[in-house]
Amino acid sequence: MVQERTLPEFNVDQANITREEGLLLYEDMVLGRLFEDKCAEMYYRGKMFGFVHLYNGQEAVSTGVIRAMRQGEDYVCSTYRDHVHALSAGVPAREVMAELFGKETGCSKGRGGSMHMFSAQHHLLGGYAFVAEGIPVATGAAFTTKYRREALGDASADRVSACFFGDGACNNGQFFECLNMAALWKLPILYVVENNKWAIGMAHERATSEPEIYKKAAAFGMAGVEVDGMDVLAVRAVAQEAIARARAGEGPTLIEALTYRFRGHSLADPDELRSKEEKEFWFPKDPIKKLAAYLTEHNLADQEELSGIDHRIQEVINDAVQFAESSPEPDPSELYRYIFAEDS
Ligand SMILES: Cc1ncc(C[n+]2csc(CCOP(=O)(O)OP(=O)(O)O)c2C)c(N)n1
Ligand SMILES: [Mg+2]
Repeated sequence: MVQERTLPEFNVDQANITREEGLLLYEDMVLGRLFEDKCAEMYYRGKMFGFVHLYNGQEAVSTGVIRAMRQGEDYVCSTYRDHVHALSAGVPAREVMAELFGKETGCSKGRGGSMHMFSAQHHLLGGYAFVAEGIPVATGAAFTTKYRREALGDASADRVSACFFGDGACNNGQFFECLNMAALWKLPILYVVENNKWAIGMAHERATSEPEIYKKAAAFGMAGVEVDGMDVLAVRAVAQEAIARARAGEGPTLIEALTYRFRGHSLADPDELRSKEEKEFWFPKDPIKKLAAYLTEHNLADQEELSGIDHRIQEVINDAVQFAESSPEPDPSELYRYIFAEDS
């Protein structure tokens, strides 16, 4: 059995969150979790097609990073595991669900499906089916801030980009090329590796010469940090520091969030390769339960209030399903629309 990495300790006293902030983080993670659970149900009922990759277990990463950013202003770039990043970025659950159903009202007008969530309005730069494909896109978005500020003389340009990808993506050449350029040009970007230990059925330590990914930042003279990706308060604290560095023009950060997916790689994966012992190590670290315990222990919320949020979010998701079901499919006469930018 492979030894688990020691999760970095986080002193909760450093979290310093208000009740409102705590409840928002909780709500965002519950939204992600319940949305994905509903997705699984709808997938097995034949309401959506193709590969669907769920985010259960990893919610603290999306919420901790994206909710520390300026919504609709900063940029978020995802992977094929993108529903929850889209939700954290503010894309309405209705539009994400409708996209999964292939409907005209989806955030990519039903043309993208599960792996291609996109919203110009919410500065969501997309989900990408190809591993590591979002890294250069997010790096380019970060470059626009630098270009505006330094070449066009717009002193107010300070948008930050967050680029999410998996442990598997870190063995792809684009990762190294982009980190080099981002460090060289001090681009305002957070490279957020969601190290969930697996790339489909390939165990991370079998594929990677240096499994501690955050250490690779040092090769580029970049800040690199590991964080407990099951603790939203720890992720948020690390993200806040990296965002401040990026906005101040001090360059990028590589954040390695140690996390775990609670389901198979995709809904087509029987999940037979991961050991029982490994699951028993990670499943009790449920990030939603961890935050709920923090909020109640610090008298920021009581269980009844949290259950109230759960119920309200379930309503939001039920509404999203109804909206998706009753929305029209794209008209076949529009098959060639939205291929070029002038149609958007
Ligand atoms: C360039 C490329 N190679 C291979 C694949 C097939 N593939 C899809 S997901 C995946 C695993 C990626 O794992 P990781 O980056 O750790 O992300 P996770 O699924 O764990 O979130 C692979 C190899 C792909 N989509 N794109
Ligand atoms: Mg992975």
